[in-house]
Amino acid sequence: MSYQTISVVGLGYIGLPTAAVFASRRKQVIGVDVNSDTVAVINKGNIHIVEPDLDMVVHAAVTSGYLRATTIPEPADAFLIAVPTPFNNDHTPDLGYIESASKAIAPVLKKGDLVILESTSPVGATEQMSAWLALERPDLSFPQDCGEESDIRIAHCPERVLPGHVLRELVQNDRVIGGMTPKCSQAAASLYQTFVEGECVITNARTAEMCKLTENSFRDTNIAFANELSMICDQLDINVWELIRLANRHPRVNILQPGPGVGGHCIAVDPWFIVSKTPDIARLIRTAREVNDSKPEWVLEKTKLAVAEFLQANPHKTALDVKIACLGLAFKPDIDDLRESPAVAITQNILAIHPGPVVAVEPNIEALPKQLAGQLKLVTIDSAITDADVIVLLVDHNAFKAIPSSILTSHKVVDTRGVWSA
Ligand code: SAJ
Repeated sequence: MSYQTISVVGLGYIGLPTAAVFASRRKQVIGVDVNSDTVAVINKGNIHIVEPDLDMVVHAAVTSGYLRATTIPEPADAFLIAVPTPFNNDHTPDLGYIESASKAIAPVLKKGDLVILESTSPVGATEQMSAWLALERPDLSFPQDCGEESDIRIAHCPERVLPGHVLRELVQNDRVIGGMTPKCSQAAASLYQTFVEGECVITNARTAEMCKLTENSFRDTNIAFANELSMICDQLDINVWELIRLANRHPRVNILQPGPGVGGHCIAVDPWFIVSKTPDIARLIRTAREVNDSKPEWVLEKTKLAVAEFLQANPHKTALDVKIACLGLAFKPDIDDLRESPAVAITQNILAIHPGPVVAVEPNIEALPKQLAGQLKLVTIDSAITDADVIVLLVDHNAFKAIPSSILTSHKVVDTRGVWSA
């Protein structure tokens, strides 16, 4: 099987790097996105997201003529769908983007084409995608009806790359490939072998779907364990950072780090896809989500307590005088991504309840996003430390780790990442 023209549908954090890497291997890549601004930016050889080195790879792909973007799907030999799979208010998955992408590509499908779902999806989504395609194209046959003889091959190959290391992990990570039939898996594996240096491991579509959800639920559950420990230790007057360091000296213990909650677009979402399919059985997975989701509220309570303690030590002042500095807004260290960040949510809640001044420090951004800009002031580390009475450390950026705890003697500190408390 040789796929020369590849269409990547959804040019976001996963689709764009994937499209660019295929193009760098001299495949003709047609990127498709519903957002015409995104398409225009990419066609100029620029990028609309932040990811190290991606700008260079996209620029080279576009200028060499191997990558171009469009809003309207065109015929190709293989289609990769990398669109968002958010959840609804009741935590059930929203497959609306997959449905629209399927309907968009259906008219240009032809016999022999391969369609791969890359979006992290609940179990059964690949079969559902194939059913949507079949509805649109009754003239073509699909694996659910014709098995190995089908005109169209369908597979699920979940992305598993870590934001900030996408280009390296895309190439080096092993890839789980779940076809709806063995031939579908083989077809997808041959496509990924174009650039994947890791192993392309073959399974079926449902196992591949569950595998991705399992990886992120495993991490979520382990972070929840650390977060729960941090709240238990606070009550029992034990330093949780020291505790975890000590426990991790056991050869079979490896506890993760507590924080202000779990952010990002994956770990806080994907476990719900398991819970929504098996609500009565997935008790631990649900509880882990609840523990992690409750952590920002706990940090808010700790901040209120710090303000109260400051006022107790300074009885001539009122809450109006107390200056709070929130250190870090990103969803994890040393990145500039503020989306789905518990640090942003906590800062907004502090702003909502605290009558005095609140400032933020985020060394990885130049300006605050619109929804925060009106209410919050972005300041430097030095000015925050000089002016603030209460410091709420929310992200363990390297720039904050460099602040010596010795200069924080007059401040009340809420250290959610153990930067100074450890
Ligand atoms: N976090 C902690 N304590 C820890 C580790 C992480 O509080 O010890 C927090 C982070 O601060 C952050 C959140 O968890 O708020 C998630 O960060 P992360 O670095 O664990 O993961 P993501 O969301 O950047 O990427 C994850 C990865 N999955 C796993 O490591 C199992 C990545 O490989 C996936 O491709 C990605 O989700 C995805 O797209 O699904």
